[in-house]
Amino acid sequence: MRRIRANAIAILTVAWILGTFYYLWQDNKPQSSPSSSASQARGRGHGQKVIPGRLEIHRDDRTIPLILLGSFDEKAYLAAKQLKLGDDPYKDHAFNLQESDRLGGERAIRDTRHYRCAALTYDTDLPSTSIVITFHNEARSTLLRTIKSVLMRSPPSLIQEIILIDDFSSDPEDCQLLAQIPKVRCLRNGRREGLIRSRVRGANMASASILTFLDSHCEVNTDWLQPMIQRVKEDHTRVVSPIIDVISLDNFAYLAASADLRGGFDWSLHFKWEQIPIEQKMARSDPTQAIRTPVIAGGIFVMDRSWFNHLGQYDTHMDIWGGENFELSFRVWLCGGSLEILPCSRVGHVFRKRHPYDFPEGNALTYIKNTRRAAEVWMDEYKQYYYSARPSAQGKAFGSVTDRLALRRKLNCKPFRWYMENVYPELRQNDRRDLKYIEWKLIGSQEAGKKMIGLEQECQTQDLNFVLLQLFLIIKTSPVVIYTTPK
Ligand SMILES: [Mn+2]
Repeated sequence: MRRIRANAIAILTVAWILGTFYYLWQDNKPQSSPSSSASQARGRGHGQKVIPGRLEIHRDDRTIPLILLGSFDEKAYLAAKQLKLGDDPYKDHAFNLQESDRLGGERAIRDTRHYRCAALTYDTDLPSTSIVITFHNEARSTLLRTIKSVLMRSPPSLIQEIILIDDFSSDPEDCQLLAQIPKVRCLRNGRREGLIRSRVRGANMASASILTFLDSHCEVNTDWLQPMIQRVKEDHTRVVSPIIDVISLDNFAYLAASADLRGGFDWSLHFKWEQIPIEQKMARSDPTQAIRTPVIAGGIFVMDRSWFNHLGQYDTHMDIWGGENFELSFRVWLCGGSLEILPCSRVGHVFRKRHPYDFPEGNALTYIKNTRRAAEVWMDEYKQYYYSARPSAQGKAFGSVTDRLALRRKLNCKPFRWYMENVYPELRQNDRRDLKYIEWKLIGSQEAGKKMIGLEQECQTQDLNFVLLQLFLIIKTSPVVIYTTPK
């Protein structure tokens, strides 16, 4: 009985060894048998050649972060800044830091594109881009996810470098440690400069021919970069942006944004997402087609570097944040370029309800200064609507715009009327209230020390309350200097 059992074990062992050898031999066998080459040919005929390729990509996808992070110690970087027990997770960043930290340096997100986007092909010789990310006291986990998502979801050949501009954050290591990641460079400002001057600094350091500006709390989605670089390669005057998906500030869920929106604004130069006009919507037969947009949100866009420089980069007298997207958008349209949103490019962004950082001059004053500069340089006679919608802007300091007006002349840009007629004719009809512009004329002396003596209303308006509100605001905010229409 024991002999039989021993024999059985020996036979099974031999069978197992032989089986293993057979399996290994099969695996190494050169694929030359007639049946296997026939099946390959059949596979090609049916377009199945894609499948092994796709498996390859998946395998690469998993290993990319390990290779690309170099000597960077992700765990230590994230662990060094942890929310303390009992701390308000919203306090420092105006989003739920606890939830962001829990996700760590990377995560899978849903591909939110229209299914037809996946079938599009792009040139194999697309130029590479320099990614410029500016930040001020960004949370480590959101910043790292922004960078890693770029490295994981972009063809490596398209990423020339990632330039981080640390706009004088409290901890210089937030940025410096990230420079251990290959392709990542870190530049730190010696004082708070704001988004606009920081971006110009980054653009001046960039070595690729195409610039990609990215916010510091984003996660880029599948194939986000190729559609944008393709459009800019075809026409260098195009300035393109993705559809910006929503990352919840509470639970960090990744939510698809509507593909039927474009950038718009009201006369107070307040940005808003709005529906594409119905005629344009009807004319769109292909959901992958670019969407013309009057303005861009400003946080995420791709632009040819020479075109960016040719058009005068940014107005560097604008401070901290806000209004620069209007200035850039007006300039691009009026000086020979165009703005587009590309539905096949998707980038998630944490939208917040408040700014988590301080404005040295105050939030409202900074926004007024920046938008007033945009209005004074680009809006011609239409700036009266801006002042009408934002009476508190009158009399506020905005510095000299002489060099920007000179730039506008040098570039031979079109009048704002052209923009109103060709790019954003909907503005007039959309916001009737803003159109109730009242032209106030100063009567009497405006000599030093004297207050105004009277106001005369030149236009007619139907809404008495609105007139009184305007008058009240004008008197309250600027008793002496009153805006009058340019001659
Ligand atoms: Mn942002």
